[in-house]
Amino acid sequence: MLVADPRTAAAWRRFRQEIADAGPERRRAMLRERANQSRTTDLHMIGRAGLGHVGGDLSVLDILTTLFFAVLRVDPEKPDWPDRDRFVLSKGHTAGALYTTLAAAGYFPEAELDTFAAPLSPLNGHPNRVKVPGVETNTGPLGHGLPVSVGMAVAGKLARSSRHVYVVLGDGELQEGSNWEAAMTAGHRRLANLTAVVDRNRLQQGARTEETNSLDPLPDKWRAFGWDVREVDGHDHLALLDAFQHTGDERPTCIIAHTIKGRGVSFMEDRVEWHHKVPSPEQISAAVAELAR
Ligand SMILES: Cc1ncc(C[n+]2csc(CCOP(=O)(O)OP(=O)(O)O)c2C)c(N)n1
Ligand SMILES: [Mg+2]
Repeated sequence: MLVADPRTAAAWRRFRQEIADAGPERRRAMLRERANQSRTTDLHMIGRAGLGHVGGDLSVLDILTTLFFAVLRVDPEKPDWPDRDRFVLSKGHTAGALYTTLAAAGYFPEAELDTFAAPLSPLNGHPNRVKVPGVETNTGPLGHGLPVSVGMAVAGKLARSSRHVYVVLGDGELQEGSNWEAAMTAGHRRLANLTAVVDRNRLQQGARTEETNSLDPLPDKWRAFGWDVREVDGHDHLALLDAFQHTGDERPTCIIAHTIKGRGVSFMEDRVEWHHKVPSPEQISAAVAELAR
């Protein structure tokens, strides 16, 4: 098991406070810059490892950055604190995005990212809860994160804990039927302590979601299962922050975050082949230069 990096964790705490104290435009700029730093780290990490899911990583990084830098009640130095909020990345193939975010928050030293996907590294291609602090459950096989999160939310209620459960799902992932069993149970049990975020980039592994097995009208589907549904631009940090506000509604929340797969790198944006293609060193340089602009 990896251990926390106290210096980075302290910097994360200070940065979180600055973000909380900032006015809206400054807050937006700080979160945007932080997310783009993680995008850059992620690109280098994937280039080094020679594998990864770059398109889905770039798609989800604004959501992960908003959660870890402005929303989640967590402590990277106490990853087992019982009343921490729970975060589950159900689209586990984008582990790279989670690892760069966890490292930036100090859950483990950033130097560990150099070992991504290497033999014996704890940072496997999909997240493992026994090896990586901050990972609450193993994911990778799509369709498991929401059912497990529903269990976590039920457990939180039984324990009378104020902890909240957040789960991020891929849109292609929603074609797994297990999600809809879990959604039905969450609606039935009125799990107000559960928020699901759908990374709605409209692409899955080899094609568009709507060509493969269409999801629309997606908001209506979640509403029909008893959820409070919000739709936002999933790259707009302030809109995401708003959507994460609890209204006191006694229903689970679904945030449909409209995103672009490959976000931030023009030659990757909305292109299906970048699901798990590995960029060349020249492509990484071009991508990093674009993100720095
Ligand atoms: C049960 C299962 N079937 C197939 C796969 C292989 N797979 C990995 S990612 C992926 C596509 C996921 O698309 P989406 O959920 O939209 O993710 P994103 O677009 O954010 O990358 C597939 C089919 C898997 N991981 N699990
Ligand atoms: Mg998708």
